[in-house]
Order: sequence, then C-alpha cells, then structure tokens
Amino acid sequence: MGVLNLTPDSFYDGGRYITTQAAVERALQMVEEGADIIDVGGESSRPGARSVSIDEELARVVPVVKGIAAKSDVLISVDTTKSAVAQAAIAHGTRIINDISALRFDPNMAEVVARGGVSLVLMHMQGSPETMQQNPMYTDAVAEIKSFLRERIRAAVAAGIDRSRLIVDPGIGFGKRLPHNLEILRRLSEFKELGVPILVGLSRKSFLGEILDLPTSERLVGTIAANAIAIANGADIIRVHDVKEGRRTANVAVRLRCDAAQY
Ligand code: 7PM
Repeated sequence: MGVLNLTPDSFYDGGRYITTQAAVERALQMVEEGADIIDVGGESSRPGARSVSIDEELARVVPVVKGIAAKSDVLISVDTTKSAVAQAAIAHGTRIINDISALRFDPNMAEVVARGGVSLVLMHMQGSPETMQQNPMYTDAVAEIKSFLRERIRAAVAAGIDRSRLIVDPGIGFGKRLPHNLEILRRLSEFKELGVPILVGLSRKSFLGEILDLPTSERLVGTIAANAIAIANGADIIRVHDVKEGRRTANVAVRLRCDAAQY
C-alpha cells in the first residue's frame, strides 16, 4: 500500500503533491513501482494536527480518486474518518476505507461502508490524534489492542459489513511508546487469531527515529528492516511511502516466512 498524502502538513512528504495532476502522477508512479493499493489521505492524523473541514477534505480527495480511477485499475483506499468523504470517494471508485478511528468518530461511517460494499481497515488508537502521545499506558498492549480490534470487528459485522471485507491494524505510533511498538511487531503473529488480514503502517515513523536517532528523511533502511520482520511475523499489507523498496521487501520477506509454501 503506497501512501499518497494530500495534506499540506504531512510529516514526511507534506505539500509535495499539491495539485491534482501531480498527485495522480505520483499514484501512477507508485503503481509502476509495484503498489497494489494507493492510500489517498486528505486528513492529517499527525499528533496535534488541526482538523480539516469536510469540504476541504472532499476537495482534496475526490478529484485525485477520480483521476487515479480514470487511469488505473489499482485498488484505491481512502484514509478518512468522515462518512461524507468515504461516501463520495466510494462513488468515484474507492474500494477500501482506511478509518484510523475504526468506526468510532462518525456514527454514519459503518452504514456508508456497508452500503458501498467496500473493504474497511479497522485501526487501533489509544486516545485521539490530539492527545494520543501524551503518556500512553497499557498493562498488556497486545492483549488490549487485540480485544479492541475483536470488539470493532464485531461492531462492523453487526452494522452489516461483510467479515471478508475487514482488515485490522495495530496502529503503530497511535498512542504507543517505543516499547509498545516493539512488542506489537515482535508479537504480530498473535493478531492472526482475529482471522482477518493484518495491515501495518510503520514507514519512517518516530519509533524508528528513536531507535536510530535519525530524522524522517533518513529512516528508509529502518523502515525496510522493520517491514521485513513485520511480514515474517504475519503482516499481509505494509503501508509505505517508498513503494519500490517496499515491494522488494515484501517479495523477499513473503518467501522467507516460516509458513510460506515451500519450493
Ligand atoms: C503522525 C502519525 C504522522 C502517523 C503521520 C502518521 C497509519 C494510517 C497513518 C497506519 C493505517 C503516516 C501516519 N498511519 N493508516 N495512517 N495505519 N491504517 O505515517 O499506521 O502517514 S498517518
């Protein structure tokens, strides 16, 4: 899954694709580089980021979704917590809604996803984007995140969303400190118990910066190392800024998985 950030303040590639045309071109480039999914985001989930109005988010996201769908069959995902944005995006060819709130922020989101017949990423976050990195605490992070995701799967299915359309995500960096992020990645295979595909987003995130003492621009090697281990531990989808490297990482790591078919 390649990240296409349409927010002017994104922590890594903010403001680079400000025009619709440039954003669509970047999406097509990611397809060439091996992306199976393009995750279009018009709402910043950066800790403490200012929230974006529905109109502003629609104006950013819809033309780009339309442009990508007109030129490619790639799966389009939209990173949004707003049902109005999801609905418009679905109408223009979006097949996956990536809701970092796991259906908790907008009471209409579940129905929009159910009616649209699209897939849904349910991500764990402790707290809200504004407050999540203020002293996050867990007794057993993996157990707590798993039970949260189990409950959100139940809520999604109860709202009429097909179980086969669900994807779970432990939410690396969303209300977690370094030891929590490390434990989640080490014990990722335990999330297999939930019975749905696992997505992880760790591209250039601050836990890598903490380990390496390097800024976002210097975190690619750490991203590759961590993604390889996440895949070895059962990740099905990796969300990355650097698609060429992510694709090659996945091709090798999938073959090296303990449960990979043997040749
Ligand atoms: C600060 C924190 C800045 C996080 C930027 C980010 C994920 C996601 C994002 C993820 C899913 C970034 C993120 N991260 N959606 N959206 N999983 N499903 O690195 O880990 O772009 S935003």
